[in-house]
Parts: sequence; structure tokens; C-alpha cells
Amino acid sequence: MRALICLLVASVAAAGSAAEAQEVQRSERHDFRVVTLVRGLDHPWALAFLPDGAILVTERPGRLRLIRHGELDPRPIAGVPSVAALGQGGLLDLAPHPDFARNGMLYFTYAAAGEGGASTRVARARLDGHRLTDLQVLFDQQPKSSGGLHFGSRIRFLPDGTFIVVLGDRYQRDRAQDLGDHRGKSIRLTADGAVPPDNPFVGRDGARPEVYTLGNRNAQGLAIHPATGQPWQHEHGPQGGDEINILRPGRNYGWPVITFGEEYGGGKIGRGTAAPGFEPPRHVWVPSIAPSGMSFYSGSAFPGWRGNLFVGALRDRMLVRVELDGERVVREERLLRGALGRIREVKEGPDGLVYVLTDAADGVLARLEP
Ligand SMILES: [Ca+2]
Repeated sequence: MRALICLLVASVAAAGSAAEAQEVQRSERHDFRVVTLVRGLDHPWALAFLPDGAILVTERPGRLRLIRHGELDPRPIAGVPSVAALGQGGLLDLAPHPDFARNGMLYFTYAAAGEGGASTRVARARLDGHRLTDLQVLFDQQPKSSGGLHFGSRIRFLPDGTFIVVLGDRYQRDRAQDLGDHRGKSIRLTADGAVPPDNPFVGRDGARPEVYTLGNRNAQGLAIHPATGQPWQHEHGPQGGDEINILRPGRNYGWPVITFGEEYGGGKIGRGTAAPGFEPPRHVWVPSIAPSGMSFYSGSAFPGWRGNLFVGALRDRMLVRVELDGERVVREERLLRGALGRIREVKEGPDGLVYVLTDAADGVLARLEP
């Protein structure tokens, strides 16, 4: 069932805010309205909710924006480092430190240029009013490579206080199986940027100790399961073969040895879809949906969606609702098809509503409401 019926198209400007109720949509478990909160965001990439109710949004060209009381502050946050805004690169994900209310620390990922090209970097800084201070680079993906493809990335804190960053292979697929290379990996670091001593490849000759998993192509989704604390990831396949995976330390997720995808224009990649020693994906999309952004839903505004996983999709401009039975994907429903645009990011808000960002030069922040 992919029935999604637009019942009503209306533009209702709420008093005192830019909110516009665009549509009422019917879906399997809930009817909902899509309310556009903010327009005019330049390729927004990630959003984060702050304890005081404000919302931060990254814009890929390199700006960090503040939304307070539903209004976009016209002044970008100062002090953002310079980013390599080329192709898929730029200012990407962000995550407040779990103790942000006390320490004000923000963690973010971005494409950075340097010797040999560009790669994904992780930095943290303190948000002090309208500026970032005490900027500190914690990780720089090595080696850098040319071109503007496959920077990943998402960053999330685990319950133990360390964080995981999912990366991309920088379109150098064979590097994804090389433990001496950060391309095509996820990494795990402490909040201060040190290598945790229990990382899976610490002490192994020729391996980079930050590596947490290998064989990952280009991941733009990461969410921590609210009950198990496990990191769930999704990644772009080539032509076909987008995947959902559960990241476990030291495991090999197969790229480019096993994949459900094929070369662009056709042609086999690797050995097939499964092989001993490689983790099979939990879910596969063929054809590709181009997933970006991922969030578990545990709120009370949509009781029928509790325990579901939401995945944004650039292709077909939709939001995918994924039903789970433990670690098994049992069903998906495709929402918002064409209603808003390419969905780059999805997050559950502290109010239990579902927030999305659209990837466009005039991108929006919108909210799903019952
Ligand atoms: Ca895989």
C-alpha cells in the first residue's frame, strides 16, 4: 500500500509565524498535515534541537542557521570553519554533545580541502550566543582524494559517550576494504577525539585505529536505536542496492565485494549479493531511493508510528516509514511522495512531531503534525 491521498491543498498562514499548513495526507497508520515552518534555506543538510527550544540547521555551502520561535534568524552563526563546498561536500551533519545544556558543545562534520584533495572532517566548538568558539578539529579522514563525491556523513553519540561518524568511500571503492584507509569506513572516537582503547582494530598492524566498521560505500543516515543503543546506518548503493545496516564493531559490510547494486548503466560489481565474512544488509532498496537522514520514532504524537524508523529519500522526493520486528525490517510505507521535495534530513522533535529538511537552493524545514 503506497496510497497517499492529498485531501486538501491549502495555504494557511498562522498568526505571528511563517508556518503554512500545506496539505492533509492520509497514510496507513495516521493522517497528518505537512506544515512548512521555514523557507529560504540553501541546501539544508542537518538539523538539531537545542534544550532551549531553538533549532540549528546546517546549510551545505557552509552556513549554520538558527531558528527560534519558528523564525529563521537572518544572521548565520559566526565562526564556522571554511568548508569545501564542492559536489556533495560542504557543511554536513551536526550533533549537540549529550551534555550540551551544560557545556554548549556542538559536533559537526564537513568536507575540508587539503593536500591531495578533500575529505570529511569532524570538529567541535562551543556555541556561545551567535558564534562558535574554541573550535577544535577532532578527525580528518585520510587520505584525501580529488572530486566532490561520497563524503558521507552523519555523527551520533552512543550511550557510552563515544561518537560514531559514518563516512563515504570518496568514490574510491577499493579503498573500502583497506583498513589502512578511512575511506569507506565508519569511525568511533571519544568526545575529546581520542581513539577508544576498545575500538576493534586498535593494535592491528596497518589498520587505522579509528575504524569501527569497513566496507561501507557512502552513508548519509545514522540513528541510535532508543532501546538497544545500537547504531543503525543506511548507505547509498551504486545503481540499486541502497542498504540499512546495524553497525557492529569490526564487521565488514561488503562494499564493493558484495552488493545488491550494479554499475551505473549496468554491469556486475564484485561477487554477488552475499559471501562468508560479510555482513548482509538488514534491508535493501532496488531500485535506489537515495536515502539521506534517519530517525527512530518514539514520540506520542503519532502512537501508530512508535518504534518505526524514518528514512529521507532524495529520489522520488519521499519519506520512507520502516516497520521493524526487532532487528528485522518487516514493512515500509512511502510518504510525502513529491509533496515537498528531496528529503535530506528527518528527525523526531522533542514535541514528538516529525521534522524534515528538503535539499534545494530554496529548501524548507517542514513538520508533520497529526
Ligand atoms: Ca553492504
